[in-house]
Amino acid sequence: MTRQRTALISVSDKTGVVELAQGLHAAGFALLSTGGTAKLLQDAGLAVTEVADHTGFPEMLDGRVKTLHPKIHGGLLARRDLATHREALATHGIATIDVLVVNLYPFEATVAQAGCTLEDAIENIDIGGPAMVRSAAKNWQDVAVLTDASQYAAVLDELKSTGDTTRATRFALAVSAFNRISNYDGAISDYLSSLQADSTRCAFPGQANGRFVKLQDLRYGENPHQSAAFYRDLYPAPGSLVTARQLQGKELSFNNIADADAAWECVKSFAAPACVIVKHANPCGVAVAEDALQAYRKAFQTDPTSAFGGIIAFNRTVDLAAAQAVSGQFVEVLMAPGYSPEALELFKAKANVRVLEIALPEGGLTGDTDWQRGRNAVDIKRVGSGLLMQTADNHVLSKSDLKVVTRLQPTAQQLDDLMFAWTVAQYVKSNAIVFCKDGMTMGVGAGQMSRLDSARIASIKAGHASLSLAGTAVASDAFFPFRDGLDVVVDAGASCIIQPGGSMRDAEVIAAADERGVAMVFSGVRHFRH
Ligand code: 93A
Repeated sequence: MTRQRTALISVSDKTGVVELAQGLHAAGFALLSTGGTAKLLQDAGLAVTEVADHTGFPEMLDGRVKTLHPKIHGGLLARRDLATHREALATHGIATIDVLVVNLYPFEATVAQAGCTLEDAIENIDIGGPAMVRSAAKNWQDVAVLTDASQYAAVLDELKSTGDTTRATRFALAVSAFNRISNYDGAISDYLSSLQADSTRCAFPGQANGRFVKLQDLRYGENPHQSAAFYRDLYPAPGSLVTARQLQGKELSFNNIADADAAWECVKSFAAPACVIVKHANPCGVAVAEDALQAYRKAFQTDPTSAFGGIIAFNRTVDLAAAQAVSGQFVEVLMAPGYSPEALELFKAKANVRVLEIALPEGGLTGDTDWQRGRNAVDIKRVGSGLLMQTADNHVLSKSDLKVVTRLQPTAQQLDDLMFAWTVAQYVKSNAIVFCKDGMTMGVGAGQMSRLDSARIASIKAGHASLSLAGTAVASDAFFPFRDGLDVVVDAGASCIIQPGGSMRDAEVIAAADERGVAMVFSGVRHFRH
């Protein structure tokens, strides 16, 4: 005879719970439930045993103690594969519980209400629910724990089709369960902390439960009158800035770290040997070449004036030749996956230069892999008393995504330059206009309120660096709303253009490109960066 399986259901938010209980009943589960939930299920005509009847102990202390009983926790925690555990259950007359469905007292919603008192908040701190969730999640090998109504349908489907839950499902449910408990406890901790003096409050409300770890206090923030600290994700993405090892040099400043991140994320997006020089969070020179030295030379050429005091990143080991070249300029921070011993020896004489090493994958960069664009999944920006959160802009364009919209087709060389320009533009603050040729930036227009001005500035800067923009590829991070932007870049010398497209006046802009005899491709993607 097969063992009777049991599901314990105890929910504050009763959404969907009747249907779930019906499904569990149909799958052969006996139902066990706490007061309010039991009543709802009985009213729906289901056979339910109340926890109080099951334990032989009444709910007490205004419900503060309902499920905190060995018959419940023994049933959830006992390992089915251990004879000693099975014997203990038999000795004490405890039945196993196979499925646990719990959602917690609504603490977050309670404290979000205007006029919530400390007493209201305290009464809404669930104790027995999280205890059961933790017991079940710890014993995920044998127990499925559902903590959110959004999980009900998939679990029921699985029970229907296979008769049981899979190991993978139970593990995923356990992970969700611990996440939920962590968030719940974080909300309690944040709320109670908020009632205390400012000094004890967490720098990241909502993150008090440790998803960020403080790496160091910084001397000051963006400006000397601002205080600052550097935090990292509890689980940082491999190859991200926070995994860097500082080999020498002064302590990193707030601005150093922000600029280093911009340089590193950009240089990581190239498979070929690349060098990125950043000033004030914008690349002022980017190049790919056959080796680190050549990449640096080309990147530096874009804007030697701005490169002074820059943050320089390589995606290849820095050898002596590259180190010597870099030493010719004032550099704030140098970043690379590695350095030759001779290169490190040379930097020792420049004790102030901050030299960072960040591991890249074995075998080097192999193209536009997730790894290369492995930014954290969520970007966070502080606004007023709020946070803006979004998934990271880690879109990777491939040539096959491009749509040629002009009569003129770009040549293979132009396509390479367009792809290069597009990748750089992704890391340039909006409005971004980037002229490139032969794997090198020739003029970067960044952060202007008008796209036209960005185009003009890029062209002026090319002039300052004595670079000719004739025959360049140009990338615009967003569409040209009118033909004037296109005219400015073509006047400057561009022979091909990449832009997202999607303007109301695309037809006018395409006609202008045809008229001016340039090739234009649409990427279909926009890369605003603010
Ligand atoms: O007050 S508690 O912390 N003590 C408990 O022993 C307990 N057991 C379950 N709260 C407890 N619960 C919670 O009751 C569950 O987490 C759920 O939110 C709620 C369901 O109660 P009812 O079925 O009576 O509506």
